[in-house]
Amino acid sequence: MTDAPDPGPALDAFGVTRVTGLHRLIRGHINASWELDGDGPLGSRRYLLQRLNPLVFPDGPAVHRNILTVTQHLRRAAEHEGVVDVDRRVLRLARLPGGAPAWLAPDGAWWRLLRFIEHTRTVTEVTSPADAESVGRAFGTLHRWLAGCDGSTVTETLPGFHDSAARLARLEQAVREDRHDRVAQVGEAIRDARERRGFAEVVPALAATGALPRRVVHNDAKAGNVLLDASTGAPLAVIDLDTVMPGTLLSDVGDLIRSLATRAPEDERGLDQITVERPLVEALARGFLAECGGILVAAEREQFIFAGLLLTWEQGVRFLTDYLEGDRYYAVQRPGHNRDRAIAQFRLLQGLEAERPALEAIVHHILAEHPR
Ligand code: GN1
Ligand code: MG
Repeated sequence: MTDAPDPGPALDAFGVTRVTGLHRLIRGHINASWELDGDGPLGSRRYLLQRLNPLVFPDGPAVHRNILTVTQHLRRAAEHEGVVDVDRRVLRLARLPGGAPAWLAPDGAWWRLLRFIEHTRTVTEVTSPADAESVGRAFGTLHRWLAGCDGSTVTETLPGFHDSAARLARLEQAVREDRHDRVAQVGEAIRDARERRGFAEVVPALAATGALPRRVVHNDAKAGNVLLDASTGAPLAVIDLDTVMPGTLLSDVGDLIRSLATRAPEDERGLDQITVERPLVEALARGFLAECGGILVAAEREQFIFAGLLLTWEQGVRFLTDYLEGDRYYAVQRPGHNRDRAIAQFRLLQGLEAERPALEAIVHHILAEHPR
């Protein structure tokens, strides 16, 4: 990512006037974001301005077409259910004077402007079962609303995004090449990744028999991608829709478990802090399934907890690969950051493996309350 992209030209393109505040937000590993106060095209006073990272998302127009299609679908679904505060529950993209939802800067990066949703907080590290339940509810509602979304209207903007076999193959290549002389420092993490190579076969096998439906899913369903009401903690909107694509529900379930099963952050260095807490997973499953339990088919029910193991492993593989490739994909705040992230993921994975039978029993009970 360019270090300090200038938001000025994008503001002009979107017709933003009377800017009274503009500050860069430190969030996300990939895109650059600003909170903006000014007069803009949606008649609102506050916006979120974002520059999509072109190295990660080569097809900016398709990304924004997807976001537009999906937010319009979500809005209709919410209205159909009689939701009153739709503007707090679904993101809204501003349009350029010609109607396009994103602006192409001369350097090849796409910029978009979103209405800011006021009085919210996000949960990057969960601190209570109540928050875990709210995050689960937000994603459960998203999936209930997305269930009727025609997958053919949404482009697969990042093919193979959750192809974990391909992710592992890329790790193996990075290990072979060892361009940055880092393999020696992560021997144990590489072993952790390799020992579970069988994980990569589960989802493709279920998809091949048709047991696992292809749905429109979020693909980055971590806790931090949900807005909760700042006062009540009630679930509002799911944000960061860049990776909305056809895929499997298990990817989202897995990322929810990955990000909510422990209070420790994704890059925790104190490995003893990374403990799996059953009440957090239980709360997340309760919230999620209360909203969309009825849509889950047998394979999605059976693999619910395994999805958490799979996505945690895949994320560990991805961080580890980026570490070996020289930190080209994920922004890092310190040397060894991707290494620490990878090691933390594998520690969390061990916790999930140890807790798997107990967690499966918990989810089994909750699922019984939500027959298809
Ligand atoms: C990336 O940038 P951010 O935080 O939205 C990544 C996800 C990872 C996540 C790990 C497009 O998301 O897949 O799960 O980091 N997004 C992309 O925190 O690769
Ligand atoms: Mg994301």
